[in-house]
Amino acid sequence: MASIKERTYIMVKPDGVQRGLVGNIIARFEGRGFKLIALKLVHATPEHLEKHYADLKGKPFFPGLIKYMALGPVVAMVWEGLDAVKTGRVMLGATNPLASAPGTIRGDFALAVGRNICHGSDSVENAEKEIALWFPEGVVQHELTLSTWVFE
Ligand code: RTP
Repeated sequence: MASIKERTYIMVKPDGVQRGLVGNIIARFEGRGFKLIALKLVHATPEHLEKHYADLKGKPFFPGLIKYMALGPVVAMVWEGLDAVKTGRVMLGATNPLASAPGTIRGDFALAVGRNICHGSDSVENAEKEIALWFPEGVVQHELTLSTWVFE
């Protein structure tokens, strides 16, 4: 049963921050009706990023990925709402921007798989793990009146 309390971890990668796309990406999630429950700017260490991408250890692009992600600060966020994980991935677009539909974040702003602007959790289980890794201090519980107007 879909929950309006589903959470996803969304991250603007260092290229998205440097290119001034943070506001645009936040506006898309706000506009869609998701609720922001955590946000911070963080320059992550390679060790932290290796934990985030632990599933990809061993892939040929792994060292380059860690270097890219450590180039500058990222914006770490948690968004909550109906089908947040699946819808978040749709809003991001395909991993390789060559295949990302126009209208998606990657389809509008990216060209290369190794500079693809943003990350979004790929399952509810991974979202929980990623939220715990990036927000060990917890998220901000707050009530918005949105739910009456966005959900049936
Ligand atoms: P993300 O975790 O960043 O949201 O990306 P994803 O699930 O769509 O894709 P995943 O396969 O988990 O890959 C993580 C990130 O690694 C970089 N990548 N480079 N050079 C390559 O072939 C290659 N493949 C993946 C991308 O930055 C991708 O987002």
